[in-house]
This record gives sequence, C-alpha cells and structure tokens, in this order.
Amino acid sequence: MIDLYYWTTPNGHKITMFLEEAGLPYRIHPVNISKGDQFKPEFLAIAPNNRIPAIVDQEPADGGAPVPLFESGAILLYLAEKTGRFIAQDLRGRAETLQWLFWQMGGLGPMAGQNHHFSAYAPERIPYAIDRYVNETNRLYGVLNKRLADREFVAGEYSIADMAAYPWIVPHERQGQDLNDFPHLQRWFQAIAARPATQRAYEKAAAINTAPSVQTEESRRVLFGQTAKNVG
Ligand SMILES: N[C@@H](CCC(=O)N[C@@H](CS)C(=O)NCC(=O)O)C(=O)O
Repeated sequence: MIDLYYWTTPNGHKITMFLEEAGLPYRIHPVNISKGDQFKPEFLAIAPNNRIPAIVDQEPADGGAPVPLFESGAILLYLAEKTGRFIAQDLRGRAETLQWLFWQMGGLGPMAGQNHHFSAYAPERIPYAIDRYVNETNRLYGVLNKRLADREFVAGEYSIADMAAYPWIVPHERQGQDLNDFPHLQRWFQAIAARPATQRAYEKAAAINTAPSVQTEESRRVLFGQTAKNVG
C-alpha cells in the first residue's frame, strides 16, 4: 500500500497518473495547500519542504520499515524502480528517461509555475516578469515539441518523463501558450489525455477538489507569504 499525500495540482497529478497506470494500491491523504495543511507537523515529518506530493511506501521491496519520500521526480523514479515499469531498463534508455525527467523538474515545472504566479496571482501586473516566464515557457514548449517530432513519447515507451511533463501542459492557456503552434506536442498531449489511467487520475482530483488553489486572501497569505519561519 502507498500512502499518497496529495493535492489537486500538476505535481500531485503526476503521482496519481503513475499509480493509476501501474495499478498499485494507494490511499489518498488530501493536503489542502490553500488552508495550510502543508505546515502540519505530521506532513512536515514526511515532506520537510512543505510541498505536495509525498508518499509513504508501506511495503518497500527490501522488506524494511516504511519509506517516506517527497519531490515528485524522486517519487516517480522510486515507483518506476519499485514496479520495473515506465522507465527503460537498458542503460541508454534509462539515461534518456532520467534526462527528460530532470528537464521537467528543473525547467518546465519551475518556469511554468512562475508563469502562473506572475500571470494570474501577483497583486500587481509586472510586464517584465510576465514576459520573462511566458517566453521561457514558450521556449520549453518548443524544446518538447521538437523532441516529439520523430517519436511517440519523450523517451522510448510511455514513461515517467511523460507523466512528469503532461500535467504542466494541461494549463497551457493559462500559461499564454497555443498548442496549435506545437503540433507534435499537441498530438502527444491528446494521446496522454485519452489514456484511461490519465482520465481516472483527473477524475480522482475532481472528486477531491475543484476550486482553484488561490482564491481567497487567506490562501494568498498561506501560499505567498512563506519564509523560513514557516518551516522552523
Ligand atoms: N519540486 C517539488 C515542487 C512541489 C510543489 O511546488 N508543490 C506545490 C503544489 S504543485 C505545493 O505543494 N505548494 C504548497 C505551498 O506552496 O505551500 C515537486 O516536484 O514535488
């Protein structure tokens, strides 16, 4: 059994997408990040970075004590290794999968996240910041589109590299991007959207929460007023 500490955001969807694909038994513990659940001591004990997602694997392969994990990329890799699925097993294929997983973790996720922040949430409109992140998101979409020009998925078969990137393409309109400009990316996006496991993952999310994470003054304070004091 996998305990999944989760909220209905792109980094959360990555893990439900994997778990639904793999058919691993899991139970969801909602962590409402708009209300400050990410600062509860029991969550910080598993996820000291006060961010979802996190998991606890109650039945690790070594038969030892439960394994807690945070960081969505590390979780995807752990689950891929646990199941032997959604990552190539040969040296070169594995290196490619990890390269694109890290590309998502270090590039697409953080840049699209800042794009959301300055385009939708910042209390003042700062054109330099909006342009910076909309353009950088656009560049990253271009990189992914080119990568997908001559292959079905990002690295070999459908893998954790695809699962990491997909939820960050879902809000493409909010990010100021037009998928018609990226035909290979669009084809890939539609193929992943049509997978039954993807649909089950997003249905799970809709059953837990449909409200945007940032809609009240309280949620702005919780999400955008954080300093070291919150985790000390
Ligand atoms: N690098 C982290 C980022 C996780 C992250 O930013 N999670 C967001 C939701 S998508 C969160 O928990 N935010 C809570 C907060 O900002 O306090 C990962 O990929 O797991």
